[in-house]
Amino acid sequence: MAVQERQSLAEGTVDLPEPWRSAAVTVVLPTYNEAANLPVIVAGLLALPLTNVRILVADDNSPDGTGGIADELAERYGADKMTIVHQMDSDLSHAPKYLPQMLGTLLASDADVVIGSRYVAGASLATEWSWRRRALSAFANTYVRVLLRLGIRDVTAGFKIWRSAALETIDVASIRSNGYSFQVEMNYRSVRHGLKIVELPIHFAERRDGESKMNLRVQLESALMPFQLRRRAR
Ligand SMILES: Nc1nc2c(ncn2[C@@H]2O[C@H](COP(=O)(O)OP(=O)(O)O)[C@@H](O)[C@H]2O)c(=O)[nH]1
Ligand SMILES: [Mg+2]
Repeated sequence: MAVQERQSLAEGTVDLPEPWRSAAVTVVLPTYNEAANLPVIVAGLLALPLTNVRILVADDNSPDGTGGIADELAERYGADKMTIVHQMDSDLSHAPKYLPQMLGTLLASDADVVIGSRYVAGASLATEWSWRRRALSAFANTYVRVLLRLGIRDVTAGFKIWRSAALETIDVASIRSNGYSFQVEMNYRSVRHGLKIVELPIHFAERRDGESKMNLRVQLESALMPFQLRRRAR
């Protein structure tokens, strides 16, 4: 990676004091066809001023060879343990630089979950987003928020940091949603268990490389999920 790129990855990073700087954090990176993005996001995360970060790549047998690239990266950077306490996408819409800030907020505020949010004051969306994409996202958020009375601005955010105890509280292993709506299901369970959720503004960038995997099937599942969640809760 070019020196310039490495510098731009570290730009805007917040420095945390000890003991927060060395808090144990596992970043879960879900990947499907992110061959070009994965090396960049991994380098960005490991360049952060956080001394105890591990990365868990959850690749879905990507036909573009992302899995092999992940193996090479693991060999280069060293083997990782498997603990789930943090999630973010791997398409570089979510900048690694926000991680220290999210961790600091989690540890300083006693929050159980911190959301890297696109829809709180101070946040912004990629200018590349068409009005269609904006409208879909805004509609989906309002729809879910109203139906489930969540009180969260960005209910579909994929950039979140969780305390491991919070994941145990909501029994994360029993989440039933398959598509993106697992985010909504996890929020719903958190709210019902009275967990403390804090939203931190981020700039949501356009994905760096590759294509979105959002499709009609995924959208339909997300539209029906709130009704299933409400029915199960009764
Ligand atoms: N493991 C796994 N990751 C996926 C799958 N589909 C998407 N992802 C990852 O989830 C993140 C968000 O997907 P993306 O296509 O950017 O969706 P969008 O941002 O909602 O348009 C990216 O890091 C993808 O690589 C999947 O089926 N399995
Ligand atoms: Mg994306």
